[in-house]
Amino acid sequence: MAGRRGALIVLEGVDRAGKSTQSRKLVSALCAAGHRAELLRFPERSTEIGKLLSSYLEKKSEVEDHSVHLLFSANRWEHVPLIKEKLSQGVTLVVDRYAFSGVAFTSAKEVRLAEAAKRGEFGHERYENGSFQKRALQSFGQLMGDKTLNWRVVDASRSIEDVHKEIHELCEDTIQAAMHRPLEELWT
Ligand code: NYM
Ligand code: MG
Repeated sequence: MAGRRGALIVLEGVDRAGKSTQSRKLVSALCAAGHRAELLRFPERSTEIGKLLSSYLEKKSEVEDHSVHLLFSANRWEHVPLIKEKLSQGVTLVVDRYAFSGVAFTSAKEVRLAEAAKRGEFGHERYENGSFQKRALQSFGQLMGDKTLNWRVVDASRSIEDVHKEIHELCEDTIQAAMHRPLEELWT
C-alpha cells in the first residue's frame, strides 16, 4: 500500500531488564504475524565507532565522559539513513536501546552517589552496578514525561513469555498507529 511505513519501536530500560531477549522474540513474532520487522541495537558495536564504544564499555580503554557520550550519539546517527530507509519501505524496526539510554546513562554518571553497593548478578562492563542502574532508572522515569512519545511501561519482573505477550500486543497497536503518522515527525 502506498505510504505505508514501518513503526520505530524502541525498548529501553536498565541493564539486565531483558531487552535483548524481548527484542529478538518480538521481531520473530511480528514476522510470524506477517509484518516486515527487523532488529537493531545500540550501541551497534560492529562499526569503527562501535568498536571504540565496546572497548570503553569492557574497560579496555578510557574515554573522556563528554567524548564518549558523543560517540554513543554518533553511533546512532551513522545508522539514521538506514533507519529512515527501512521505515519508509514499510519495515518495522525493533531497537534494543536508543537515545534514551544515552541520556539516562550519561546523567547517571553526573549525579554519582557516595554509596557503591554492588550486586553479584551484574556483569563486568562499565556502569553494571546497582547504584548506577538506580540513577539511570530515575532518568528513564523523567524521560517518560515527554508525552509526544508513545511510552508504555512493561513490568519486566514477570516470565519471559508473559512479558513477550504484552509487548507483542502493544506493538501490533503501535504498528497500526504508525501508518498514519508521517516519518518526518521522528527526527524534528
Ligand atoms: N549505553 C548505551 C550508554 O551508556 N549510552 C548510550 O547511548 C547507549 C545506547 O551501554 N550499559 C550503555 C548502556 C549499557 C551499555 O550494553 C550497552 P548492551 O548490553 O550492549 O545493551
Ligand atoms: Mg549489557
